[in-house]
Amino acid sequence: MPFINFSKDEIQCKIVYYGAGFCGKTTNLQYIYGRTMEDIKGKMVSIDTKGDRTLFFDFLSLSLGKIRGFDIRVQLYTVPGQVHYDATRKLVLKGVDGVVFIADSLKVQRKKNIESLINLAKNLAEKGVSIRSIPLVIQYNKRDLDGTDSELLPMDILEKDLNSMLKVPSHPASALKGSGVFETLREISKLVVKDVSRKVMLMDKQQK
Ligand SMILES: Nc1nc2c(ncn2[C@@H]2O[C@H](COP(=O)(O)OP(=O)(O)OP(=O)(O)O)[C@@H](O)[C@H]2O)c(=O)[nH]1
Ligand SMILES: [Mg+2]
Repeated sequence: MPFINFSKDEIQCKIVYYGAGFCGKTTNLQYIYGRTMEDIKGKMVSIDTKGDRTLFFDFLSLSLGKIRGFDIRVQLYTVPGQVHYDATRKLVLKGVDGVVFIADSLKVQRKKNIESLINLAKNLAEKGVSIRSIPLVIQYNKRDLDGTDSELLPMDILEKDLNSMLKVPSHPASALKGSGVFETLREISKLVVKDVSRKVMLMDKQQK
């Protein structure tokens, strides 16, 4: 559920970047942080990090402008992707309004991507949220490695593996170089704001 702060006329929406270890969640947030104007972003906070690995979460807050007099703020979180941090992933998912699922395009990560998506569905279901109804966007990351020595999964295989049932918007990306990062963010923000507006209107109706 979005958090509505009536004293500040602000609606806060929580978007979680989910995916297997090393797929590029933190890199997405770092790129967004580096390319966003000072006046609309808060500080990027990374809690408990060891080398490249997120052990707790990253956090970045952005302002998206106004809707019906309310400032819309999105709070971006990443989860730790490593399998054994499932309790932390569940904690970070609490109160989530939308998810970006980052898939690693490397062939060797094929099974890990599928396992992580199943893990997401399970952890959402435990909170009474269906992966089919929550705003969700999939990003196929590391496309810059195409044509290098690294073997990448073709886009149609990734779509088949991860999106044949869900049929949600998906984007190829390179979080390292930046392509597709803002497209993904725009898409999930659009879906979340639409969903949140619907919920706020419902709350209005119930109060009448
Ligand atoms: N070539 C390439 N490397 C990338 C890309 N995105 C991330 N990486 C690299 O992959 C490694 C892992 O990226 P992170 O963003 O830390 O991955 P993560 O998903 O946050 O990983 P965890 O915190 O362990 O769950 C880093 O060395 C990144 O530089 C990309 O688009 N292209
Ligand atoms: Mg990380």
